[in-house]
Amino acid sequence: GKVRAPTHIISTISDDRGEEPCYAGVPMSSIIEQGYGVGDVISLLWFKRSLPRYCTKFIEICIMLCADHGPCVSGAHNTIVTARAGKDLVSSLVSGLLTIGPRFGGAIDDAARYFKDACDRSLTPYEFVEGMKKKGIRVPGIGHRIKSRDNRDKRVELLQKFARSNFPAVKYMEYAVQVETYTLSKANNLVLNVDGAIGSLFLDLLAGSGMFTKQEIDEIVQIGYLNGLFVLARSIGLIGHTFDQKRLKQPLYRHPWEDVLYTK
Ligand code: Q5B
Repeated sequence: GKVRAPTHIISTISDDRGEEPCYAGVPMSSIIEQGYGVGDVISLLWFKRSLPRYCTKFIEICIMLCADHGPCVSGAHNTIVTARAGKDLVSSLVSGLLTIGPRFGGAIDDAARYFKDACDRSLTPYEFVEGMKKKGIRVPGIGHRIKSRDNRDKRVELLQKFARSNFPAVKYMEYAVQVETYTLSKANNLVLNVDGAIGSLFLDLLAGSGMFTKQEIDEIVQIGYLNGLFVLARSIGLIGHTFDQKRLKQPLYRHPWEDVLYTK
Protein backbone atom coordinates (compact mmCIF):
# COMPACT_ATOMS: atom_id res chain seq x y z
CA GLY A 1 0.00 0.00 0.00
CA LYS A 2 0.89 3.65 0.00
CA VAL A 3 3.31 4.74 2.70
CA ARG A 4 3.00 8.33 3.88
CA ALA A 5 6.11 10.04 5.22
CA PRO A 6 5.53 11.20 8.81
CA THR A 7 4.47 14.85 8.97
CA HIS A 8 6.39 17.47 10.93
CA ILE A 9 3.35 19.62 11.63
CA ILE A 10 -0.18 18.81 12.75
CA SER A 11 -2.81 21.50 12.16
CA THR A 12 -6.49 21.38 13.04
CA ILE A 13 -7.87 24.89 12.61
CA SER A 14 -7.60 25.88 8.97
CA ASP A 15 -6.98 24.49 5.51
CA ASP A 16 -5.99 26.39 2.37
CA ARG A 17 -5.55 23.44 0.01
CA GLY A 18 -8.94 23.47 -1.67
CA GLU A 19 -10.66 25.92 -3.93
CA GLU A 20 -11.13 28.28 -0.99
CA PRO A 21 -9.67 28.51 2.50
CA CYS A 22 -11.65 26.97 5.35
CA TYR A 23 -11.69 28.03 8.99
CA ALA A 24 -12.48 25.01 11.20
CA GLY A 25 -14.11 23.39 8.20
CA VAL A 26 -16.23 26.41 7.26
CA PRO A 27 -15.45 27.65 3.73
CA MET A 28 -14.64 31.32 3.26
CA SER A 29 -17.66 31.80 0.97
CA SER A 30 -20.01 30.68 3.78
CA ILE A 31 -18.25 33.02 6.21
CA ILE A 32 -18.87 35.95 3.88
CA GLU A 33 -22.27 34.96 2.49
CA GLN A 34 -23.74 34.15 5.91
CA GLY A 35 -22.53 37.47 7.31
CA TYR A 36 -20.12 36.12 9.89
CA GLY A 37 -18.29 38.73 11.95
CA VAL A 38 -14.91 38.89 13.66
CA GLY A 39 -16.41 37.15 16.71
CA ASP A 40 -17.39 34.18 14.53
CA VAL A 41 -13.93 34.01 12.97
CA ILE A 42 -12.34 34.05 16.45
CA SER A 43 -14.76 31.29 17.51
CA LEU A 44 -13.72 29.14 14.56
CA LEU A 45 -9.98 29.70 14.74
CA TRP A 46 -9.55 29.75 18.54
CA PHE A 47 -12.34 27.48 19.76
CA LYS A 48 -12.80 25.37 16.60
CA ARG A 49 -16.59 25.74 16.62
CA SER A 50 -19.36 28.16 15.75
CA LEU A 51 -20.68 29.83 18.88
CA PRO A 52 -24.16 31.33 19.40
CA ARG A 53 -24.61 34.94 18.36
CA TYR A 54 -24.64 36.34 21.90
CA CYS A 55 -21.20 34.73 22.48
CA THR A 56 -19.67 36.09 19.29
CA LYS A 57 -21.21 39.50 20.03
CA PHE A 58 -19.62 39.38 23.51
CA ILE A 59 -16.23 38.58 21.94
CA GLU A 60 -16.68 41.52 19.56
CA ILE A 61 -17.61 43.83 22.44
CA CYS A 62 -14.43 42.77 24.30
CA ILE A 63 -12.37 43.58 21.19
CA MET A 64 -14.01 46.97 20.73
CA LEU A 65 -13.77 47.97 24.41
CA CYS A 66 -10.12 46.97 24.74
CA ALA A 67 -8.93 48.40 21.41
CA ASP A 68 -7.39 51.44 23.08
CA HIS A 69 -7.16 53.22 26.41
CA GLY A 70 -5.32 56.39 25.52
CA PRO A 71 -1.66 57.25 25.02
CA CYS A 72 -0.60 57.03 28.68
CA VAL A 73 -0.92 53.28 29.29
CA SER A 74 2.21 51.10 29.17
CA GLY A 75 1.58 49.60 25.74
CA ALA A 76 0.74 52.83 23.93
CA HIS A 77 3.66 54.60 25.61
CA ASN A 78 6.14 52.00 24.36
CA THR A 79 4.63 52.06 20.88
CA ILE A 80 4.77 55.87 20.73
CA VAL A 81 8.41 55.97 21.90
CA THR A 82 9.34 53.28 19.37
CA ALA A 83 7.55 54.99 16.47
CA ARG A 84 9.27 58.25 17.41
CA ALA A 85 12.63 56.45 17.28
CA GLY A 86 11.90 55.99 13.57
CA LYS A 87 11.09 52.32 13.76
CA ASP A 88 8.63 50.54 11.44
CA LEU A 89 5.04 49.51 12.12
CA VAL A 90 5.78 45.96 13.27
CA SER A 91 8.57 47.08 15.63
CA SER A 92 6.36 49.82 17.11
CA LEU A 93 3.47 47.39 17.50
CA VAL A 94 5.42 44.59 19.18
CA SER A 95 7.21 47.04 21.45
CA GLY A 96 3.79 47.97 22.86
CA LEU A 97 2.51 44.40 22.89
CA LEU A 98 5.51 43.28 24.94
CA THR A 99 4.26 45.28 27.92
CA ILE A 100 1.09 43.20 28.11
CA GLY A 101 1.45 40.94 31.11
CA PRO A 102 0.38 40.31 34.71
CA ARG A 103 0.03 44.01 35.60
CA PHE A 104 -1.16 45.45 32.30
CA GLY A 105 -3.86 43.83 30.18
CA GLY A 106 -2.53 40.31 30.58
CA ALA A 107 -4.30 39.43 33.83
CA ILE A 108 -7.39 37.97 32.12
CA ASP A 109 -6.27 34.34 32.14
CA ASP A 110 -5.10 34.47 35.74
CA ALA A 111 -8.30 36.24 36.76
CA ALA A 112 -10.29 33.41 35.15
CA ARG A 113 -8.08 30.79 36.81
CA TYR A 114 -8.27 32.24 40.31
CA PHE A 115 -11.95 33.29 40.20
CA LYS A 116 -12.92 29.84 38.86
CA ASP A 117 -10.95 27.99 41.49
CA ALA A 118 -12.25 30.16 44.35
CA CYS A 119 -15.88 30.15 43.15
CA ASP A 120 -15.89 26.39 42.40
CA ARG A 121 -14.52 25.76 45.91
CA SER A 122 -17.19 28.10 47.37
CA LEU A 123 -14.58 30.25 49.10
CA THR A 124 -16.01 33.42 50.59
CA PRO A 125 -14.50 36.60 49.16
CA TYR A 126 -12.79 37.10 52.52
CA GLU A 127 -11.22 33.60 52.40
CA PHE A 128 -10.18 34.07 48.77
CA VAL A 129 -8.66 37.55 49.05
CA GLU A 130 -6.96 36.98 52.40
CA GLY A 131 -5.69 33.59 51.15
CA MET A 132 -4.12 35.33 48.13
CA LYS A 133 -2.59 37.94 50.43
CA LYS A 134 -1.01 35.22 52.57
CA LYS A 135 0.52 33.75 49.42
CA GLY A 136 1.77 37.21 48.41
CA ILE A 137 -0.25 37.20 45.18
CA ARG A 138 -2.26 40.21 44.02
CA VAL A 139 -5.76 39.25 42.96
CA PRO A 140 -5.64 39.29 39.13
CA GLY A 141 -8.48 41.34 37.68
CA ILE A 142 -8.68 43.61 40.71
CA GLY A 143 -7.19 47.11 40.98
CA HIS A 144 -6.58 49.97 38.61
CA ARG A 145 -4.21 52.90 38.38
CA ILE A 146 -6.92 55.51 37.67
CA LYS A 147 -10.26 53.76 38.15
CA SER A 148 -11.83 53.64 41.59
CA ARG A 149 -15.07 53.30 43.54
CA ASP A 150 -15.99 56.87 42.55
CA ASN A 151 -14.64 56.68 39.01
CA ARG A 152 -15.87 53.30 37.78
CA ASP A 153 -14.61 51.77 34.58
CA LYS A 154 -17.39 52.23 32.03
CA ARG A 155 -16.06 49.27 30.05
CA VAL A 156 -16.70 46.95 33.00
CA GLU A 157 -20.23 48.30 33.39
CA LEU A 158 -20.96 47.78 29.67
CA LEU A 159 -19.68 44.19 29.73
CA GLN A 160 -21.72 43.41 32.84
CA LYS A 161 -24.84 44.99 31.36
CA PHE A 162 -24.54 42.97 28.16
CA ALA A 163 -23.97 39.72 30.04
CA ARG A 164 -26.84 40.30 32.48
CA SER A 165 -29.22 40.76 29.52
CA ASN A 166 -27.86 38.03 27.25
CA PHE A 167 -26.07 35.26 29.18
CA PRO A 168 -28.12 32.40 30.66
CA ALA A 169 -26.18 32.76 33.94
CA VAL A 170 -23.51 35.08 35.35
CA LYS A 171 -22.39 33.07 38.37
CA TYR A 172 -18.67 33.81 38.00
CA MET A 173 -19.26 37.50 37.32
CA GLU A 174 -21.41 37.76 40.46
CA TYR A 175 -18.62 36.10 42.40
CA ALA A 176 -16.10 38.61 41.01
CA VAL A 177 -18.44 41.43 42.04
CA GLN A 178 -18.58 40.03 45.58
CA VAL A 179 -14.78 39.91 45.61
CA GLU A 180 -14.73 43.53 44.44
CA THR A 181 -17.11 44.54 47.25
CA TYR A 182 -14.64 43.04 49.71
CA THR A 183 -11.49 44.53 48.10
CA LEU A 184 -13.17 47.95 47.93
CA SER A 185 -13.58 47.79 51.69
CA LYS A 186 -9.77 47.69 51.83
CA ALA A 187 -8.88 50.41 49.28
CA ASN A 188 -10.76 52.70 46.91
CA ASN A 189 -8.95 51.65 43.73
CA LEU A 190 -9.32 47.89 44.21
CA VAL A 191 -12.16 47.75 41.68
CA LEU A 192 -12.98 44.88 39.36
CA ASN A 193 -11.01 45.95 36.31
CA VAL A 194 -11.52 45.21 32.62
CA ASP A 195 -9.28 42.12 32.80
CA GLY A 196 -11.24 40.75 35.75
CA ALA A 197 -14.58 41.50 34.11
CA ILE A 198 -13.60 39.69 30.88
CA GLY A 199 -12.00 36.80 32.77
CA SER A 200 -15.02 36.15 34.98
CA LEU A 201 -17.57 36.69 32.20
CA PHE A 202 -15.75 34.40 29.82
CA LEU A 203 -16.06 31.67 32.45
CA ASP A 204 -19.80 32.31 32.38
CA LEU A 205 -19.79 32.18 28.58
CA LEU A 206 -17.90 28.87 28.56
CA ALA A 207 -20.07 27.32 31.29
CA GLY A 208 -23.44 28.69 30.14
CA SER A 209 -23.31 28.33 26.37
CA GLY A 210 -23.57 24.53 26.45
CA MET A 211 -20.91 24.46 23.74
CA PHE A 212 -18.01 23.21 25.88
CA THR A 213 -17.51 20.16 28.06
CA LYS A 214 -16.15 20.61 31.57
CA GLN A 215 -12.86 19.12 30.38
CA GLU A 216 -12.68 21.60 27.49
CA ILE A 217 -13.34 24.53 29.84
CA ASP A 218 -10.57 23.35 32.16
CA GLU A 219 -8.20 23.07 29.21
CA ILE A 220 -9.05 26.55 27.89
CA VAL A 221 -8.50 28.06 31.33
CA GLN A 222 -5.31 26.07 31.88
CA ILE A 223 -3.78 26.85 28.45
CA GLY A 224 -4.81 30.50 28.76
CA TYR A 225 -6.73 31.71 25.70
CA LEU A 226 -8.19 34.87 27.11
CA ASN A 227 -5.22 37.24 27.20
CA GLY A 228 -5.42 36.77 23.44
CA LEU A 229 -8.53 38.95 23.46
CA PHE A 230 -6.61 41.88 24.96
CA VAL A 231 -3.59 41.31 22.71
CA LEU A 232 -5.76 41.23 19.61
CA ALA A 233 -7.85 44.20 20.66
CA ARG A 234 -5.01 46.44 21.80
CA SER A 235 -3.11 45.76 18.56
CA ILE A 236 -5.78 47.90 16.88
CA GLY A 237 -4.98 50.85 19.14
CA LEU A 238 -1.22 50.36 19.03
CA ILE A 239 -1.27 50.38 15.23
CA GLY A 240 -3.33 53.58 15.46
CA HIS A 241 -0.77 55.18 17.79
CA THR A 242 2.03 54.27 15.36
CA PHE A 243 0.23 55.93 12.45
CA ASP A 244 -0.59 58.93 14.64
CA GLN A 245 3.04 59.55 15.54
CA LYS A 246 4.18 59.11 11.93
CA ARG A 247 1.43 61.45 10.70
CA LEU A 248 2.45 64.05 13.28
CA LYS A 249 6.12 63.61 12.28
CA GLN A 250 7.06 63.45 15.94
CA PRO A 251 10.79 63.65 16.70
CA LEU A 252 12.87 61.23 18.79
CA TYR A 253 11.50 60.99 22.30
CA ARG A 254 13.83 61.79 25.18
CA HIS A 255 12.52 61.68 28.72
CA PRO A 256 13.06 65.00 30.60
CA TRP A 257 15.74 65.03 33.31
CA GLU A 258 13.32 66.87 35.63
CA ASP A 259 11.10 63.82 35.67
CA VAL A 260 13.86 61.50 36.90
CA LEU A 261 14.90 61.23 40.53
CA TYR A 262 18.68 60.90 40.35
CA THR A 263 19.80 59.42 43.63
CA LYS A 264 22.49 57.20 45.12
N1 Q5B B 1 -3.08 46.04 45.63
C1 Q5B B 1 -3.37 47.26 38.24
O1 Q5B B 1 -1.86 49.03 41.05
C2 Q5B B 1 -2.40 47.49 39.38
C3 Q5B B 1 -4.03 44.63 44.30
C4 Q5B B 1 -3.67 44.85 45.61
C5 Q5B B 1 -4.54 42.82 46.22
C6 Q5B B 1 -4.68 43.43 43.99
C7 Q5B B 1 -2.70 46.47 40.53
C8 Q5B B 1 -2.55 45.03 40.11
C9 Q5B B 1 -3.71 42.97 39.43
C10 Q5B B 1 -3.32 42.89 37.97
C11 Q5B B 1 -4.42 43.34 37.06
C12 Q5B B 1 -4.98 44.62 35.01
C13 Q5B B 1 -0.96 47.30 38.89
C14 Q5B B 1 -5.29 46.09 35.20
C15 Q5B B 1 -5.24 47.01 32.61
C16 Q5B B 1 -5.75 47.55 31.28
C17 Q5B B 1 -5.95 49.05 31.28
C18 Q5B B 1 -4.78 49.79 31.97
C19 Q5B B 1 -4.95 51.29 32.15
C20 Q5B B 1 -6.07 49.47 29.81
C21 Q5B B 1 -2.59 48.90 39.89
C22 Q5B B 1 -1.14 49.72 46.19
C23 Q5B B 1 -1.64 48.79 47.26
C24 Q5B B 1 -0.61 47.74 47.66
C25 Q5B B 1 -0.98 46.57 46.83
C26 Q5B B 1 -2.49 46.66 46.84
C27 Q5B B 1 -3.08 46.55 44.40
N2 Q5B B 1 -3.66 45.70 43.56
N3 Q5B B 1 -3.92 43.97 46.58
N4 Q5B B 1 -4.91 42.55 44.96
N5 Q5B B 1 -5.04 43.16 42.73
N6 Q5B B 1 -3.70 44.35 39.86
N7 Q5B B 1 -4.06 44.14 36.02
O2 Q5B B 1 -2.55 51.37 41.58
O3 Q5B B 1 -0.38 47.33 51.42
O4 Q5B B 1 0.35 49.34 50.06
O5 Q5B B 1 1.49 47.14 49.75
O6 Q5B B 1 -1.46 44.52 40.02
O7 Q5B B 1 -5.58 42.99 37.21
O8 Q5B B 1 -4.10 46.77 32.72
O9 Q5B B 1 -5.93 51.88 31.71
O10 Q5B B 1 -4.06 51.89 32.80
O11 Q5B B 1 -7.14 49.30 29.24
O12 Q5B B 1 -5.08 49.90 29.22
O13 Q5B B 1 -0.20 50.84 40.90
O14 Q5B B 1 -7.17 49.36 31.93
O15 Q5B B 1 -3.93 46.73 41.09
O16 Q5B B 1 -1.17 50.18 43.13
O17 Q5B B 1 0.88 48.71 43.04
O18 Q5B B 1 0.88 50.88 44.35
O19 Q5B B 1 -0.53 48.98 45.12
O20 Q5B B 1 -2.77 48.06 46.77
O21 Q5B B 1 -0.53 45.34 47.36
O22 Q5B B 1 -0.83 47.43 49.04
P1 Q5B B 1 -1.42 50.44 41.60
P2 Q5B B 1 0.13 49.69 43.87
P3 Q5B B 1 0.24 47.84 50.16
S1 Q5B B 1 -6.37 46.74 33.89
